Amino acid sequence: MEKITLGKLPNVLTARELIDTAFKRASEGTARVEGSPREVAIQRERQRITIATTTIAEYLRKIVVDFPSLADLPPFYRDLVEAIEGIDELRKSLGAIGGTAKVVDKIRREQLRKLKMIKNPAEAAAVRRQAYGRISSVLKKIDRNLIFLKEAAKRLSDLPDVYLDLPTIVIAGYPNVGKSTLLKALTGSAPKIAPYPFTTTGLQLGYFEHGHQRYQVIDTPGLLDRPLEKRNKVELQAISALKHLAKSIVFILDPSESCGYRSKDQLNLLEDVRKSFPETKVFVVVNKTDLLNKEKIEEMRKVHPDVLFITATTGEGVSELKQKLI
Ligand SMILES: Nc1nc2c(ncn2[C@@H]2O[C@H](COP(=O)(O)OP(=O)(O)OP(=O)(O)O)[C@@H](O)[C@H]2O)c(=O)[nH]1
Ligand SMILES: [Mg+2]
Repeated sequence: MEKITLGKLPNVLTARELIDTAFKRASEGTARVEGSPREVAIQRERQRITIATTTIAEYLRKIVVDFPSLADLPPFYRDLVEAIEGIDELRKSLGAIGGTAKVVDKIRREQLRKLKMIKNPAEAAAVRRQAYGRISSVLKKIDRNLIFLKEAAKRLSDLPDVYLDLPTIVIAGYPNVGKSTLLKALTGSAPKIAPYPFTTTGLQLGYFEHGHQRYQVIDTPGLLDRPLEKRNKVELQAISALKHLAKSIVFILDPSESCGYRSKDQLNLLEDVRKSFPETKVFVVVNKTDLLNKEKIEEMRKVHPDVLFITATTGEGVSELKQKLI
């Protein structure tokens, strides 16, 4: 079973860096030539123009080829990429870069043609300088796109590696209700932390096995822990990415309110989550049962007969929850 990642992302240079690299390579890469002064000048400048333009055109094409094909991305990553970068914007930038590679090819052909027609050696250098000037000006036009892709590649390489084909359980609930503690209790180990662009703490991943089946448990700090109406567009898009991943959701309530949030608000969030994941089974779990008195528990059992009562810190009720999830 393979972890899905976006793969290796291209190393993108800015226009300035690319120009410097290509021109340096061109000036160092010319082989010695012999013949009349005119022929020597033509051959030397032909080599320079060819090296500089092919270096740049090949480099630009490589960026386009190496960038993950947006149409082929699994839906989870597609939504995340849309959330972080905007797929349209990425497409536009890649299009501009691919188009510029063609323009650079054209500059090479035109300048080499001009080179053949020179009369004296000094004109050869002028043709090459003109080629360099034209290359610089077309590259400057896509500098914005290059910088955007450079930064996008950096952000995308930080996306979490998840198993898209494992049954996945997403843990939700207000801050401090015990999500991380439950993740640890369910999976028996410290969670793996994967960088995630929407939280400073990262996506927390854990795994457990039953029979021959492996299950993936994910805590998404910062995403499903506050009312959806307070979400910005990017966060909503990221939440929508989770829909492709979550086979079921464990929603944690903390009626002791030691988390610092009122039960009423917690129940509102539960309804929010139910509404935005209409096709996902939501398991409601009351945590911190150790802090509740018997009467309170009985009262809650009557109102919510399906709810499981657990104490994540001691592990009480956790194996029943696991059975239900399986
Ligand atoms: N008494 C009691 N405390 C608990 C229980 N589960 C978690 N806690 C405590 O509640 C606090 C918050 O637990 P976390 O697991 O960090 O909560 P969280 O939901 O991951 O919090 P955020 O990551 O901030 O959203 C910690 O001090 C835990 O020790 C429980 O069953 N009983
Ligand atoms: Mg946590």
